[in-house]
Amino acid sequence: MKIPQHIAIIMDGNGRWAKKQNRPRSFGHYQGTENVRNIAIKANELGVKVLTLYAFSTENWKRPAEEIDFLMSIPAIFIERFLAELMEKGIRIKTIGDLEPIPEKTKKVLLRAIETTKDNSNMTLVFALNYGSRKEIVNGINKYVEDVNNNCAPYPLTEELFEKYLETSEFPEIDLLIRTSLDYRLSNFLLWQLSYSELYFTDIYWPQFTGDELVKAIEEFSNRQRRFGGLNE
Ligand code: V0D
Repeated sequence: MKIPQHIAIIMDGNGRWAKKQNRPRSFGHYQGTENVRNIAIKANELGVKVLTLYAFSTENWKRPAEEIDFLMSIPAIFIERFLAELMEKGIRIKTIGDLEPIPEKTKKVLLRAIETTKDNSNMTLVFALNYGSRKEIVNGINKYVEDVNNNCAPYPLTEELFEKYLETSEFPEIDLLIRTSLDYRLSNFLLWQLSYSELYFTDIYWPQFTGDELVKAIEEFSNRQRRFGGLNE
C-alpha cells in the first residue's frame, strides 16, 4: 500500500450525524473533535507526514452565534485532552488561515499549542481555521505585488514562485483529499493545491469515519496510483 505523504480532509456531517439521533449539533461537533484525535493518531501510525483538516471556513461565520461560540471553544478542549498524546507521538500542530478575527482566548490556546509542539517531527497536523482558498490566493498575489514593487521578486510570476506565497508552501503536495458525508464539492478548500490530488468522497459522517475507513481511502488511493502510475498528470 502506497501511503500518501499529505492528506487533506473536509470533515463534514457532524450536525447531520447528531440530528439523526435527535442530539444537538454541538454533540456532533464534540464527537467530531474526538474523531480528529483518532484519525490523527491513525494517520501518524500509517506514516502520513502532513494531515490538513478543514476545521473552520471563512463561510462558517454565518452560522448562529451560539454555534460559533461552541466551535471556538473546541481548540482548548482538544488541546487540554490530547496535547500530552501529541507530544508522545511527535505530532506538531500548525494552522493555515487568517487567525486575526479568531477570539483572543482561542488564539492564545492555539499559539501556545503551536509553540509547545514546534519541535515534533513525525507528523504535522494542520488546522485550517478561518480559511478560504480564494482569499489565500488573493493575499498571495498582493504579497507578490508588494515584493515586486520593493524589487524583492522577479516579474513575471511563475507557478513555482507563486507557490511560495501560499500558506502551504512549506508542506509537500497534497496526494489525497477526503470529504465525508457525501457532498461533492471543494467548498473553497485548497483550490490551487488540489490541482492534481486524488479526490475521495464517502457517505460516512465525520464522527463515524474510523481509522479503518481512513485505511480504505488510502487503499483506494494506492490502487489508483498503481493503475495510472507514471502515465497520468
Ligand atoms: C468542528 C469536526 C479540532 C469539524 C471536527 C475552531 C468541525 C471538530 C479543532 C482544533 C473543530 C483546532 C485547532 C487546534 C486544535 C484542535 C477544531 C474547530 C472545529 C474550529 F489547535 N476540531 N475542531 N477546531 N471541529
